[in-house]
Amino acid sequence: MELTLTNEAKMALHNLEKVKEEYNQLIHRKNSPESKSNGVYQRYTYPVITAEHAPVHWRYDLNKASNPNEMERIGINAAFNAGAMKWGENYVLCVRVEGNDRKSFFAIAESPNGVDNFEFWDKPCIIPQIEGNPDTNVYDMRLVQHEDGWIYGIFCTERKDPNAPAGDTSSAIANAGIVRTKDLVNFERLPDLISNTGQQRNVVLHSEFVNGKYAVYTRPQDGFISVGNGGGIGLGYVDDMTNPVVNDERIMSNKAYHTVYELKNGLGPAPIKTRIGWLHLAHGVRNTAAGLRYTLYMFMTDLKDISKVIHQPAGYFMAPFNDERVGDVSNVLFTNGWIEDKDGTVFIYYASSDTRMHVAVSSVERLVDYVTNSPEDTFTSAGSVQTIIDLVEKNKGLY
Ligand code: M1P
Repeated sequence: MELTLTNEAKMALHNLEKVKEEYNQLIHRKNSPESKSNGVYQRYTYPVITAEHAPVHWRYDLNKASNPNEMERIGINAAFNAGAMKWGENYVLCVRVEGNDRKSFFAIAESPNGVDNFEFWDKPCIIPQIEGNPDTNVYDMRLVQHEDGWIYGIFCTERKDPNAPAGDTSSAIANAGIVRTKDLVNFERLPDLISNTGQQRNVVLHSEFVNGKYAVYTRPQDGFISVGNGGGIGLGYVDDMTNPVVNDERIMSNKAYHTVYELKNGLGPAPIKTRIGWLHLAHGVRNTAAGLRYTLYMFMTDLKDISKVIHQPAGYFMAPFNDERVGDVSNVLFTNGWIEDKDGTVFIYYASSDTRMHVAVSSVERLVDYVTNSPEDTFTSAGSVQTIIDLVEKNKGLY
């Protein structure tokens, strides 16, 4: 007798096979540069990591007996804001993966070429907890190979504000959590950063000692979302990372009226050292009728005095474009990872709209050219017009 299956039974029979096949196709999909470029960097066609890159064995119970309907058990909502570093010949991202339960966690994804074939390691990272003060949510880890021999991961740890009035279930406190590791698998938890401000996010470790001290870029803020009277990118020094007290925290790059970093800003990845200065990539935020808009901008600091900004082009370096504009938190580009290869290629990893990860490729030479030769902000419309007129004059006879 012929066996007739209901549609539901057919779906159950094939679901997992289909999920596995789609996952394999996705993680092995070839990426290629977009044909259009401004000469400074080249975007790539596909995002490098999405929620769908989460391995099937993180999401499905693969045991037929306990999951006869082959249904997803754990949903992944987004994969974004990744730290980055070279790992042997490969490229690794420490991705902020967010579950449907809204909790973010870290997981390492590795690629042989930096632009595609990113595959998550077997399990997410296990971040040890501070006794009596567990993290509620963790995100946005900056990975830094420090010259002391450790790889540091500084991330945002978020906890409910203990002073929030009863009934206020959203006020939170953000601070910088710190781990160090040698293998990206076993993490040692160090105490959270101790600074003078109420809240800290976007804290980044400088890769070299400065006068024998650890240098940390900070972003002091008064509230959880609003920086209030705080804000700006700060710089301070820590004697000992096992007792991370920041001294002499001073703002080195402040928010400013009518710029792309009018409302707040924060450093992205740790700066790249070049022969003429440290290259920095940061995010700037301004308010619009449609909500906050996050773009990326660049500046350069002095090799001898890392607190001194010596070049800063006007406006943004990258802004949300096409599909990047839409996601869980739309109109956002955010970065906390880039990788410089030995030949000077720079892989800029950025997230769009708190949803997915992308790559743009440039080089140290092009980024230095961009930062040193793009006009600076004049802070007025008339000044912007004059900047264009100066270029038109310079181009006389050439167009
Ligand atoms: O939602 C946009 C970003 O908002 C925060 O960044 P900032 O502290 O500069 O406002 C962070 O939560 C970041 O993760 C997020 O991408």
